Amino acid sequence: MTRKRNERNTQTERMKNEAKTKTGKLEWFSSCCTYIPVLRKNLYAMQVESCKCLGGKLVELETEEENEFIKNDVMTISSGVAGYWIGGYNFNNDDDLEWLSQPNQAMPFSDWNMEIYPQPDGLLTQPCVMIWRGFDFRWGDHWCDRLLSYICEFQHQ
Ligand SMILES: [Ca+2]
Ligand SMILES: [Ca+2]
Repeated sequence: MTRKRNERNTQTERMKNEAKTKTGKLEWFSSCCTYIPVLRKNLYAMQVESCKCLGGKLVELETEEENEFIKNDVMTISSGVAGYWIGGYNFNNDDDLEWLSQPNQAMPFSDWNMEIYPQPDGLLTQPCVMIWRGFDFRWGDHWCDRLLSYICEFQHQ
């Protein structure tokens, strides 16, 4: 292994540890993936990059099982976090949202909040996607320049 790669691995480990320390917990393990919630707030684009730096991606909730898994977990953190960025985005500036890693595909599953403020409610001005405590962690579109925590997803090898 080259020295450079060693350094990168060390840095990745350091960032993962930092993420864990900041959350007080934690990693969540499912059969396919590991998830790390990070409470530090930032812009959507910065959180996309943060997950990439860790070797993962901003979480994409493609199935009901995965969605429920994450919802259950975020509800167990009594962090006071209002919401987390997830990896949905309105590519093509039209009337639907896609996952970052599948920009040409309709989302196979969705869990938009349908209660008091039905979502999505502003796709052209709110092209980013979050899960919101006020929505029981159902999804909402949101302004990308707001500061939120985030969840990174790491596929098992
Ligand atoms: Ca779209
Ligand atoms: Ca919205």
